[in-house]
Amino acid sequence: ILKKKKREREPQVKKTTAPLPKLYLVERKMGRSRRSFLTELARSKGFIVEDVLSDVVTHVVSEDSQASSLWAWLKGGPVKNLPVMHVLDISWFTDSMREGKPVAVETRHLIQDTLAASPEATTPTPVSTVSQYACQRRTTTKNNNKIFTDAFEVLAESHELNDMEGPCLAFRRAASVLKSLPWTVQNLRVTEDLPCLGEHSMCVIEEILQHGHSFEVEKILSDERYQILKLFTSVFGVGPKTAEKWYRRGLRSFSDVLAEPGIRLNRMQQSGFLHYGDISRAVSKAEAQALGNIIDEAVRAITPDAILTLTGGFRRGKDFGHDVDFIVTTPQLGKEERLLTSVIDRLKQQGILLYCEYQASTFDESKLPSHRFEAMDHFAKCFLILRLEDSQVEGGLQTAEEDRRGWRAVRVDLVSPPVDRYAFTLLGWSGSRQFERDLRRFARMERRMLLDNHALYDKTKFLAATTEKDIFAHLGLEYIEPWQRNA
Ligand code: DCT
Ligand code: MG
Repeated sequence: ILKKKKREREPQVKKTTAPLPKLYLVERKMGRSRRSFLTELARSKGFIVEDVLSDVVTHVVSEDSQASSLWAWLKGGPVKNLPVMHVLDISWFTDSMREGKPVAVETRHLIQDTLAASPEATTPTPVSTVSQYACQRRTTTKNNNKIFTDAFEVLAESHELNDMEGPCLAFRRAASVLKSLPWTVQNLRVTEDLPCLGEHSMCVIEEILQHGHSFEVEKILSDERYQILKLFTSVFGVGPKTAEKWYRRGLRSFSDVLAEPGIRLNRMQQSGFLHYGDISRAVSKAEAQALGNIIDEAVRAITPDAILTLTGGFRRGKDFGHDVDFIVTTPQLGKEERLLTSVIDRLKQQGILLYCEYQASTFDESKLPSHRFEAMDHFAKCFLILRLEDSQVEGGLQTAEEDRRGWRAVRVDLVSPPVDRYAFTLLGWSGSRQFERDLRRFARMERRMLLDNHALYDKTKFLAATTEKDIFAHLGLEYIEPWQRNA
């Protein structure tokens, strides 16, 4: 109701004697659905929007941040009036929509013809094109700036453990920008043009460039509180709050925790301690593959045409992970509802279910995505610990030399969305976390849309998608392959 009222109050284009500009929206980069949305929006506010680019157009609006390719495209077209047209970026359009009338064209709105300006400008340096959003960067598992990003991760974690979300996210963003660079930072000057690098991050980079390491980071790493909180949170089921509580009670080791009479561990934490050695050790690709076979067999025994997809870090091409994530669903809508519980029963019968926490679906399709960054979705899911036999893994298990058990425990997550939400779930669970954060932030800040693991909404309109590519297109984003999402 509120929204409707607000829309009614929005000012319409004022009647003036000056001729109204004739807009043309460039579909490249913007995508078809967004272009038609923006066209409708502008027309509803009284603007004239041309469907084709012709000489009557006065204002060309584009979301293509690459001036050179946009201009090359414009010049390749049939229009002769290009020199007198305004070629503008979307900020002019959004400003005008907000004002309800065409705002004056300012330099900051212009997409300059770099081809005409200077020959050097035609090949922009990579620095100037790095987006502040991880979903507009391509980040493979090859990290050329590990020495810096490792330091930033420590600073991020230390702030997270002290419940300081702002600086924590700032360091995560800084790390993520450096991870996307195809080159190694070798001097401070090159970082000046990079987004998301604040003063503090710059200081850390400078320290590392000068001394090979950061004193601030070294200090954190040798701090007792940091070490103990890291140790406690490495247990499955123990978050920063619990770790802090234990630390305040004076507990400093696992044996302190286990011997403390007043502490009652929940089921998850009990399993966490029981299988600590196994689940704190990385899971290999071969082990993930073996688990895929086990889950596939279980799922197919229940529903032959079920859909099983490996997601999470392994889908992004990582060689190791802390767990293995899968999406399971069925082609028939609604049939997925009983799928997970049946899979769990089957794994139990096979004697390989070491731990299971099942969460039934609380998904309500009439609900809009939350404005908050939600860590979890409402689909049915389960957090498991499974027993994986040596003989099931090609090349054998990842075990310690002295370990002769012939099996290991592995953390596995399964999520089961209805098939019409499969693409959103796949995109949401493929990660990385930073990539997900920035996808949602981009949707909200740049497109005024809402995205989460369930859906994408433009105002109150649900935008359907059967593939991840559909979602990127709705958002007017270039498609980023899963292995380029290691932000
Ligand atoms: N996810 C998210 N936000 C969270 C937690 C998870 O968006 N707070 C998404 C992104 C990754 C996916 O869920 C699976 O989570 P993890 O298994 O924790 O991440 P991962 O990338 O698979 O990392 P790892 O390789 O260590 O398992
Ligand atoms: Mg994972």
